[in-house]
Amino acid sequence: MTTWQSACAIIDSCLSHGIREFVVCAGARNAALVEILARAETAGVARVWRHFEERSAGFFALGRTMATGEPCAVVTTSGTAVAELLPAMIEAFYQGRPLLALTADRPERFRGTGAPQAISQPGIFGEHAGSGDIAEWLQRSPWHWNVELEEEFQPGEWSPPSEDKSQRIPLPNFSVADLSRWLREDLYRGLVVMIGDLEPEDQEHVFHFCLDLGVPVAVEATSGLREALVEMALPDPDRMLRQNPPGKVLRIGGVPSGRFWRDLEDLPETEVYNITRTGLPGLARECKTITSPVGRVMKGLGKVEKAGDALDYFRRTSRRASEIENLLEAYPESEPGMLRILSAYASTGSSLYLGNSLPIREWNLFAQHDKPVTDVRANRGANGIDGQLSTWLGWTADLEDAWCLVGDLTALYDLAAPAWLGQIETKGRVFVVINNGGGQIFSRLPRLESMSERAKDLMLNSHEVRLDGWAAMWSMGYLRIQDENGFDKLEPGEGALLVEVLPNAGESAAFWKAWDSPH
Ligand SMILES: Cc1ncc(C[n+]2csc(CCOP(=O)(O)OP(=O)(O)O)c2C)c(N)n1
Repeated sequence: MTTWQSACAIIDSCLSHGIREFVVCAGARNAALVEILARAETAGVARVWRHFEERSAGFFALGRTMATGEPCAVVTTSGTAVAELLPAMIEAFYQGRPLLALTADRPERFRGTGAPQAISQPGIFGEHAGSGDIAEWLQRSPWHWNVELEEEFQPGEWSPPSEDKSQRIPLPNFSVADLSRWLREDLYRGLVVMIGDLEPEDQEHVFHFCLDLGVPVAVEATSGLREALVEMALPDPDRMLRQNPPGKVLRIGGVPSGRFWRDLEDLPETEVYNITRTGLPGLARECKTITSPVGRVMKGLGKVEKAGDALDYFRRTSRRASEIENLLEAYPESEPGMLRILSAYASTGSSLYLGNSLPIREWNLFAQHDKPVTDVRANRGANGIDGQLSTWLGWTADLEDAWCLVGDLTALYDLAAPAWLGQIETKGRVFVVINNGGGQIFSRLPRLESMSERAKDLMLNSHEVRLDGWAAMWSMGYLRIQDENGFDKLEPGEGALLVEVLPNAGESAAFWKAWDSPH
């Protein structure tokens, strides 16, 4: 077979197995694949994106899988280009998303010789990806297809494959009998539902299930139900649950990001039942897990009986909610105060992406509750601050009025992400960066107090960088907001807008001091 014929067979196999989107990071080794993909695009059978940086491309492709629920391939050249995909592949593994790394390689005889751009590519993603021919892929988690190609090729004919080999693999079976019993027994011990990320098609099912069950819920924004379930939600779940741990926790959807989920590791007397698409229990302790798309389980359960609030959480929720309101009013220019104001603007967008942990936590606790924000995503598989903007841009590539909210280090980590802007929808797009001058999540760590000044400096990565130059570099609009009134000028436009919010450090410190004081 010539290189051209091999490359045709590879792309044909992808297309006939239902892969329709390809993110190309070009190099000499994958040039034949790139040529065929360009033709596939012209023929209308593939959508092709490009970027020069594989790390960003991997996350953008991950975002595409979130948007479509279908696989997306990243097509790289050989060498460290492949290694750059590792973070996105790991994230896709923990989220259970069909990300394909299609990596061009030098023929096997070059491995270990030190020949240029020849590294050991097979197995490079370890246990985070299956590998081999695409025909073996179940398309529910990441996959690595490493293809050996000669660099030289003569372009020949190519036409789209007519055969459709894509097959829908049946979803796993499960039984709800045990869960159904569990939801009815020992209710005096207190049952709480914790809701993490939900796929859009599951939201309605979970909403009705919670209304029927009538128990307190700890609901995260990425469920899309944070506002809809406000009447049943604990306003400060980590603290309320830690003070009075329930006997039973039902977790629905992704692994919750809040502190109490981690506390459960050390609360063996609290029983935990998971309903999750990925099958990952999210805890290293004993718990039960049903692996299935969440809505299917809700349907299987049918209408559940009311379980109620045995531990009287609801009695305390309105007082706690008004204490939070009072704090936000007292410190409007603190980071939580600014986030509250911002949330009213962001909720006018069509979707919201939350970056790293502090914005997620602050949004969950302090964002407005009046207007439902149903399309909310975050990368929480294994991710902290890596590839967040790229994932957002992939997820929302076709969407107008898309908003994201990230910290300053998170933005600085993904500086090449705006290179996507020329290929995606920009109307009404708003990047919000909360610039608190470093990784302030660590200033919330109790143990930071006991660390030396130098160690604190090493932890926080403090800086005084401002992002107007970055906005100018990529022709984004720019607005800096330093006080309450600054929000008056926040108006999304035709092109992307970068909004840099600078909270008042003194007010933030005062806010958190009051927040941490006993209630
Ligand atoms: C890839 C990766 N590197 C490092 C970390 C550790 N980490 C977690 S949060 C954080 C700081 C984030 O800072 P910033 O984006 O400014 O947000 P802030 O905490 O100030 O809201 C770091 C370095 C991580 N989670 N993931």
